[in-house]
Amino acid sequence: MSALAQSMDSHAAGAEQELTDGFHLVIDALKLNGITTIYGVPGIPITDLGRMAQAAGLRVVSFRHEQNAGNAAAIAGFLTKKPGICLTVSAPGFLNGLTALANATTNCFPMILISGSSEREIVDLQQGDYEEMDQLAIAKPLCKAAYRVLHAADIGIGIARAIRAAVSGRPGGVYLDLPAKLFSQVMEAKAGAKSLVKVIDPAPAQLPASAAIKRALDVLKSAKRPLIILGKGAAYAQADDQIRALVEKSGVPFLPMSMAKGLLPDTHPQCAGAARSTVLKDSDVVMLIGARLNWLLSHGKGKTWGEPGSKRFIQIDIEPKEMDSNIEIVAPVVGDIGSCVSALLEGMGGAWPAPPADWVGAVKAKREENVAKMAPRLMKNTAPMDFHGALGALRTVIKERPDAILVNEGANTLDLARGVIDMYQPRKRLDVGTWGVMGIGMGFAIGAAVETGKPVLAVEGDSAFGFSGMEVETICRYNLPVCIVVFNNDGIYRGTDVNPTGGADPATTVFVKGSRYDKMMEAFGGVGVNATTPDELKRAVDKAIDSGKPTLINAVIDPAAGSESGRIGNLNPQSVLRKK
Ligand code: ADP
Ligand code: TZD
Ligand code: MG
Repeated sequence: MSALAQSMDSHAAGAEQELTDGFHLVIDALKLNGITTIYGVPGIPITDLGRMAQAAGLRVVSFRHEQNAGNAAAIAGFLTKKPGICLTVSAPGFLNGLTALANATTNCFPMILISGSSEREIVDLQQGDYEEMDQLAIAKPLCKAAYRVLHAADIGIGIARAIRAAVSGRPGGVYLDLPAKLFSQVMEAKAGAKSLVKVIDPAPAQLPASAAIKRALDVLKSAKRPLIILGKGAAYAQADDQIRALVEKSGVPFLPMSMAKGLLPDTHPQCAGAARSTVLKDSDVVMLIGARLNWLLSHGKGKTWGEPGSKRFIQIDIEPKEMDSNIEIVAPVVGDIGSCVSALLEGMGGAWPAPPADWVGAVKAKREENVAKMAPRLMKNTAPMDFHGALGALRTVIKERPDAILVNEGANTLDLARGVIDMYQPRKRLDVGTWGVMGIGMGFAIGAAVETGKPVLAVEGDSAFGFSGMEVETICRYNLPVCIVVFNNDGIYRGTDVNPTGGADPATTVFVKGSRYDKMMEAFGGVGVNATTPDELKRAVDKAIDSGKPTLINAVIDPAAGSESGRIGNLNPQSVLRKK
């Protein structure tokens, strides 16, 4: 008898003593804590867990590769503030999911990777079990917390700890190791139910000290050229109204980091997105809200930031260790963003002095100049398309459909889309994040579609798409409203490189020329379109979103249009000895 049939049998009415088992306890514990969806790939020893979860009313979304399931779980965590759940088999499945878990932790997204594992007795003596691996030890350094449950009676506590660890404080990835034997362990149903824990207040508010608020406001008030930087922590916090009120009441220009775009619209009069270099270089006080001074902000120093010593930083973050990580923070405000921003607003009182008019005016002038410079490039309707022409069309799509979710990865395809496509609503832009990782595309698209029910537009470099492309089958299978646009420039950065030896192998950065990615979608019953002009592209995307049908548009981009490493070529070491 299969484990499923067995456990259903033991649940049957009339059994002498009602029993439960590990399978049921895991499912019951997740449901008790409001988990509604599991992303994963089935197999030994968790096949029945997935089946039974589906039977119990959870939505179980089965992927073709665990990394994509993990990425879906991670973005579900970012979008909902509840931990996204990824379920995998042992050793190789676990390792496939681990990249997503590490990436979630790096990005401060709450998720739980639950992996089945082989038996402790055999693993610890290294006797060669099926898919043997000491998974807990391997996961530990790559996530925020890692736990293993050995007894069915501890499942409730194990899941409660995993949930708390994922969402409290700085959110992150948690690993939960469930050895195969645990699932069929039986216990008395009543005792089992009692052992479950409904986590109360899983992410408690963390209030800032009033002295910290006063210090921050004093620094802000003294600024001649203030700037607010909004990061994805601010988007995650879902304190949208307070953040908007703070920005507007202060009158300070704001710069959104990539995934914070739309928290306030990019078209807001205070948005300095189109004057990025100017505000970073010329500001004198910078207030960071849920953004780290990592490589994405040049560590708060160097040429990007103008004269050394010309800045003072205020930083709002839930993680005290983040302060002074790269450069001195003169006004650290530690707490959750909702509480911190509310306290700042309260501290500002009724009236707050506007920042100096010459600064606000200079930012506005720079912004208008840059927007005007860009405008004609976005209207080019040529074949093959260049990046700007194609992105101009997609920019209009999002303007007309501000509630659609934009997923974005690639190099040129990423960097240029980030600048060109204005966002209007919070948490609508999902991308490669802190690591600049390729492969988040289809996982994020599926996670976003499942969690929000909104249309998803995934703008993908042809290389980037390849990392998760097989999930187009998953998109078709679940009939998700996802429209993928592959920016097909025949390769990584460009499609024009040649093998320097003149040999038969292609260059290392190019792909098959003239590929038709649209056919991949057709293979699974979705809609495929080959678009050669921005007009064709726009029409195809509109049709896809209107119909809600899974669609893949192969956007033919000039192979010579891109630049090496997109906008971060400065980080790419190149040999001075290389023969051209
Ligand atoms: P970006 O890449 O957009 O600059 P980062 O990922 O570098 O953003 O920074 C996000 C920051 O937000 C992290 O330091 C994290 O600790 C912080 N954070 C996340 N959630 C919250 C929250 N609810 N309250 C306060 N800080 C938060
Ligand atoms: N592997 C992983 C997991 N992440 C990465 N970031 C890379 C490799 C290196 N890489 C980039 O940083 S961008 C990129 C790779 C392979 C692909 C760029 O090509 P593309 O985009 O086709 O996606 P463009 O539009 O041609 O520049
Ligand atoms: Mg490419």
